[in-house]
Amino acid sequence: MYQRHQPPESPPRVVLSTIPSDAHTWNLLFLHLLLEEQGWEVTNLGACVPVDTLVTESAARPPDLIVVSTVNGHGAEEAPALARAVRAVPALVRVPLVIGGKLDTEGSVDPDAHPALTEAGFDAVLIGPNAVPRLLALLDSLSQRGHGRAYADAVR
Ligand code: B12
Repeated sequence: MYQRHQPPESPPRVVLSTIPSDAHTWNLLFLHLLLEEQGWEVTNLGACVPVDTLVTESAARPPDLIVVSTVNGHGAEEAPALARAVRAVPALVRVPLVIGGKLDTEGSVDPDAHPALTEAGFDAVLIGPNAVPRLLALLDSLSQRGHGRAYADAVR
């Protein structure tokens, strides 16, 4: 019987970034490989990403998810401005935005330790021993719900 050709569904896409001051790269490589392994197309912006670059790259082709990884201890201070800049762009208002790594120099592992991050627009703060399992669960939920928009509806 004749079967209509179905083009393969495009994979969900994630923009992977860090904060402007952070020069560490192995965290980004780890996440890049993890995300690819889960079937995501990854745009990795590399180390020391200016906020303008993150916003411009993301707005040019809005992704299904933005992941910010930072380990130099400045995340809690710098990332609220990043989140506000992302949320100020209409095309990015509802894109799921998460952050993880080592966000301060006190070694906080409580995801609620930095309320300013969620107040500024992050949907989740993924730190501590469950950070990677929580990210994997989030990726699953996004894939099942048909990419980011529905997830944003669910978490907001
Ligand atoms: C290698 C290294 C460097 C190298 C980086 C080389 C490179 N190309 O990346 C160099 C020498 C350049 C460097 C520089 C500095 N470093 Co350094 N560095 C390290 C070191 C030893 C290892 C980091 C690493 O590569 N780990 C391997 C990766 C795979 O693991 P990871 O980064 O921890 O990421 C894991 C998790 O955090 C998590 N994760 C990370 N992000 C995210 C995001 C999400 C969403 C999720 C779910 C999970 C997640 O997943 C990863 C896998 O488990 C750590 C100490 C340590 N043992 O962690 C210090 C460390 C990160 N560095 C530190 C510091 C202070 C600096 C400097 C400021 C030092 C200085 N005075 O110049 C500079 C910073 C420069 C800058 N502008 O950012 C501190 C940060 C302080 C803090 N957060 O409390 C650390 C923790 C050392 C310490 N104990 O003091 N560093």
